[in-house]
Amino acid sequence: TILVIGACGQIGKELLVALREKNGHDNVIAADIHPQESLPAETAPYVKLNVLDAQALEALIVDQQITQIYHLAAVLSAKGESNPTLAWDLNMNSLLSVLDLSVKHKVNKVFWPSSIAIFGPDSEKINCPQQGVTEPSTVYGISKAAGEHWCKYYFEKHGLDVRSLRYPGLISYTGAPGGGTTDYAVDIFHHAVQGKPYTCFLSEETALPMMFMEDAIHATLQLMDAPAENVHIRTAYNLGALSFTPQELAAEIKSQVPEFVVNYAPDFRQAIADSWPSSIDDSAARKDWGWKPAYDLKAMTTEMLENLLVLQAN
Ligand code: VAH
Repeated sequence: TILVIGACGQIGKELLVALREKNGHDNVIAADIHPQESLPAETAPYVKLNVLDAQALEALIVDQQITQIYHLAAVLSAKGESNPTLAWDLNMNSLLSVLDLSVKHKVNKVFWPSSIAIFGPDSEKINCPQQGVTEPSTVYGISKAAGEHWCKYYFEKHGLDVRSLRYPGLISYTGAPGGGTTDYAVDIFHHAVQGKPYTCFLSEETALPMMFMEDAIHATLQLMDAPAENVHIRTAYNLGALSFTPQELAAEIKSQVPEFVVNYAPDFRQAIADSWPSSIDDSAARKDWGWKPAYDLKAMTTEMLENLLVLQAN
């Protein structure tokens, strides 16, 4: 049985659907501290879980004979800066608990998301390499960098097959934006379909690595299905698809929603964005397990607008 921890989150919601399609609905358990109502319909089996409650987590793994864990619960970059202790505690201690219990109860495979947030001001800006300088300047980035090393440690010392991806900013239409610095690129679409002007919290020329959620889910399943001997990176793979500025995204939206208006008022999140690379070299993922993104900026924009309009109509 597969366990998705953080199933109510931006990635969790969509990974849940993809894993259930692939493995059979009842073979994938959704777990989150948030109530089941915040999940799309048809979400049973669901378990309310505080991932920091090790006893509850262990009981779940044993009772449900969990064979794979997707551990997605975390505090993201912007929210983490306003609550560093919570961000470190949740992001780090939950991962250590999952790794420990996975070894103890012989879980076959574990997935844990890292992020391009592990890179910092001294990393290469353009085509940031797999082995680039990782000196993060956010608590979130520090927790993701430390987490990567813990994953590699548990692979080397305990043979745990734990795999990870350095996701770029992820753009999806299934939920409201949640505390990420890249979430302007989600919120802007909600404003566009509601016919409201959008005030962007980053400057118009801030280029960031981005990806449509469908590509991120596809990459996750592709990595997890790869034969273990092909997975040469046991910290986390760089993963790239798009790189665009708020101005470029706004122009693409305007080409489909001509009356849309965007203003720019950078806030504290500008410094976070400035510390990150603008684009990522993901050649290792392409070579080791065949990664190839499917969505360009136009295709993503079309999908986002179409789906949000449908959701708004219902
Ligand atoms: C964030 N969406 O903004 C996340 C992600 C690269 C960005 O890690 O914090």
